[in-house]
Amino acid sequence: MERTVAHVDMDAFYASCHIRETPDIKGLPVIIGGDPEKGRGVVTTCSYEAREYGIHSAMPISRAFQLCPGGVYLRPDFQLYKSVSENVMGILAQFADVFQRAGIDEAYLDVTRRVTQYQTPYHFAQAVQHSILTHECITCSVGIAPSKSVAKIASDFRKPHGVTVVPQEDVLSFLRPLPVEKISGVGKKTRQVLNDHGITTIEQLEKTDVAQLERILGKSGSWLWVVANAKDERPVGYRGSVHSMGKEHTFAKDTKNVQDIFNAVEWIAERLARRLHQRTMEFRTVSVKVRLKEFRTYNRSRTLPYHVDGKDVIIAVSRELFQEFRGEYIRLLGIRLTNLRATKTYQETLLQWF
Ligand code: TTP
Ligand code: MG
Repeated sequence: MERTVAHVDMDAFYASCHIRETPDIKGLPVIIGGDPEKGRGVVTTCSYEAREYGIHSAMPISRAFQLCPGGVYLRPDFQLYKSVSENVMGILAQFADVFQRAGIDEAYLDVTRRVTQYQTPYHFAQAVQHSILTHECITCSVGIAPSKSVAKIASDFRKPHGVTVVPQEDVLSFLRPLPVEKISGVGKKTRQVLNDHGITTIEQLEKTDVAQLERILGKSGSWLWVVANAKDERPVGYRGSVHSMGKEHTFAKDTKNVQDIFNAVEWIAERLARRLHQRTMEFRTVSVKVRLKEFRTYNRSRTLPYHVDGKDVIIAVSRELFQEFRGEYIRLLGIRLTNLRATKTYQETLLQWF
């Protein structure tokens, strides 16, 4: 049966949270991230006004400051984001037949039945936007399509405060002209591999033999083919089962330099924390792996008393576990998180109460 899936994503989420707390800064370029005075760190996100200066997520904060010295620079306030996120998710859940939080500022809603109560899917999307804006003073963008992957692309199509509805019969013509990186999960690396094989648009993905895509990208190659051919049937609420996530770093030259080692730990922790965040998951066990100069490999792990998330905990526990190898020449180090579970969504918490 044909489904109707909505993907809702807050606009410039962290920046919007600060703006609603301090309305004086509304309309100004607001940049969240490191301290521009010290010139350290990167831009976490920024308001759409700041984006006009060419500022974007992950840009060094010093570069942002060069582009827009008159901007409003703020440090992140995760407590604030978490509480706004919970409120937003609570509202969104009420608009859904089935609800799935997909990150701090985004969710999928199966609205197959719910949407029929509105004049059109477009009116439904406007009602969602209106509700979030009046209750939480934040704008969001909505994509509506027959599948999760297309709804996600659609929500990004007319940001900020946009609505894009892609009916079943228009899905392929909507997807075809878009660059491959519009598909969720296609980052710089995957895009480069595809581009190297002459594939730049989703239409080219659609028309490439699935076996060939699998040869060049493995499992994710066949997944991209599924998306490009509008065959994504994942139900809302589904999460691929993930039991662990890990990442390793091999040094260009064996090192015992504490700063090099710490930088690598931070780099890995940041990526793992982002992956957790994307999947709305938390962990209990941190394992580290160390390979020394002579290729001897050691594993150490620690299980915490409760589930947690966040880069800082990953760093703190890993540093402790790495202590024992201080002074040794290290060739490779890795961090793995296990004992994973989905972070409870607002709806699940509500259900527990009633
Ligand atoms: P996004 O939804 O990707 O970005 P956004 O909401 O700031 O802007 P957009 O209007 O384009 O949706 O991410 C949500 C929040 O997650 C964002 O406000 C800050 C955080 N985030 C990071 O911490 N690091 C990152 O690299 C990105 C992209 C986002
Ligand atoms: Mg967003």
